[in-house]
Order: sequence, then structure tokens, then C-alpha cells
Amino acid sequence: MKLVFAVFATAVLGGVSAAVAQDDILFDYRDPDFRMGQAFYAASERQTIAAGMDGEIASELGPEFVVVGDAEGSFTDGATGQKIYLLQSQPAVALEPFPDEPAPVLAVFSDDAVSATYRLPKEVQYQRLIGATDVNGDGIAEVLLEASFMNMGQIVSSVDVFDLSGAEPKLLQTLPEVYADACENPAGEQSLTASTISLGPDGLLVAESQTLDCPS
Ligand SMILES: [Ca+2]
Repeated sequence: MKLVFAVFATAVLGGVSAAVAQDDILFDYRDPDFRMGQAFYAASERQTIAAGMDGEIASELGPEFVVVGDAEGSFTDGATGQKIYLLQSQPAVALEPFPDEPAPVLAVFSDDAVSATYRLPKEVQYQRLIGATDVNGDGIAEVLLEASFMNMGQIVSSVDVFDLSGAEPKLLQTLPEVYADACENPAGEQSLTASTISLGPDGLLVAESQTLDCPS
């Protein structure tokens, strides 16, 4: 019996090491609930955010600014239990790859007081903030932002990971094509791929792509 158990255990562990263990998955684009998830904010929370913006950022974003996701964690030195929001002047449009919009803003709050704000590169309008996790182990959470583009009936999403440990946000890595839906492709092959995102061994995130069936 003992021997049989040992062989079985080895086989299971071998399987786990060959692919990312289910428990280690941080974000899962195979999951429609995760993929379609949208955050909603009460008027009072939106007011708190608006009150925390300095005049210059507030006027850039305009009064109709949108909050497109948040996450909790440590975002400034030594602080815990902070909340970070992604703010944009308007929701991203997947059909518009080169938008002419004000820079998206990340705003860090400790309780109801703003601790830091960061302007992101102006070239991208993000679909949403999907989460935050300390990727490189320095005690400050990195923030994951999803961008989506539509082209020829195909929608492709990628994730930018920003390191906020310095004065300016630094793009730590981009995970391209975490989701690629060509099920409505009018001309070429119809396909659907979705990735899981996990912590890698070298202080970066890894995305593993899987092919799914197009909905029939
Ligand atoms: Ca970090």
C-alpha cells in the first residue's frame, strides 16, 4: 500500500510542477465573471476620490471622470491597507487604439485621505484595473491594468504591470494577448484563447495561454 501511495503522490506532484497549480493563479481570463467584471462606486466614494485630487489633475480628468477599478494593498512605503483607484476622463473605447485623452491617473488612499497620485503614460486608455499584487517582493504592490483593442472583428486584451515604488510609475512588464477573441472573425480563422496569470520564479508575472472553444 505504502509504495502505491508514494507512486501516486509523485505522479500528482509531477503534474503540478508541469503546469501552474490551480491555487497559484492570481487572475483567470478563462473565467467570464472575472473577464466581464465591472466595479461600481457609490456617489460618496466618488466624492471622496474627487476631493483628493489636486486642482491640476482634477481639471485634466474633468468633472465626468470615471473610476475603472480598484485594489487594496500597500502602495506607498510602509503603509498597509491602502486602496488604489484607476481614474480616467472617460471609459476606454476598444475601437480607438490611439486615443487623444488626458493621462489615466492612479490614486492611492489611506482611509479617506489621498496618499499619492500618479499620472500614467498618455498613450493608453485602460479598460480597467484588474488587481494588485507584490510581484517583485519589495513590499509595494504592483498594479495590473487591462487594455483592450478591437481589430477586424477580433478583440485582444493585454495587461500592463506598473511598479509604483519610485516617484514615477514604471512599466515593469506587459502581458500581451491574455485574452484574444476571434470568434466573430469574418475572414480568417475563428479562435479563442484565454490566459491564467500567476507569479513567476524571477520576480515577474507569467501568463499561460489556453485555447478555448468559441461559443456555438
Ligand atoms: Ca513590488
